[in-house]
Amino acid sequence: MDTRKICILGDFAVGKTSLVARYVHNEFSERYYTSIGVRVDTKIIGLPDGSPLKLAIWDIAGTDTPTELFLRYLRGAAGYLLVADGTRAETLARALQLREAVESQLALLPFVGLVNKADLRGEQEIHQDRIATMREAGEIWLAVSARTGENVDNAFSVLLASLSG
Ligand code: G3D
Ligand code: MG
Repeated sequence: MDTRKICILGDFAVGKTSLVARYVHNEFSERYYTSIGVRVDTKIIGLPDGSPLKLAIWDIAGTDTPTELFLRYLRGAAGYLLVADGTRAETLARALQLREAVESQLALLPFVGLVNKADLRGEQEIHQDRIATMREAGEIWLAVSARTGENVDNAFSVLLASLSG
């Protein structure tokens, strides 16, 4: 079976592990322990032509600096999800730094930007006009919630549709 590796990148506590759990296991738990190292979840999906595809979703803890570990983590990825926490504007800046690190060190990789925690409606610090500006630049950014599941399947589908290789 064909396999595609995808990575999930973003600052600490933006909800990376929660998003993967929602997508792969359809659950949200308040009791995730901070993942140590790298965790790989797999999910088999059906392509539009009916053939199966195995997704290997790499979730890393502590992508602090684009170190050698960071590059090793990304090697072989067909694309990535870039996650910010909508309630903390600084996590968007961090996500954009991570993207620059990816783009300066590796070949251009498709990504989909996610603004997570959309369920916390009254607490959003990343505003619609900011997201609209990034979309106008040709990027895909989606508001999602690992807690409610809002737009999570769609986010992975949109990434899959843009994968290379
Ligand atoms: P990380 O893997 O990016 O470090 P986690 O992030 O998935 O561990 O999530 C960090 C915290 O954010 C967790 O809370 C988790 O429950 C919460 N969280 C993740 N996604 C959402 C979401 O969509 N909505 C809300 N409201 N919270 C979310 P704790 O309290 O365990 O630190
Ligand atoms: Mg995590």
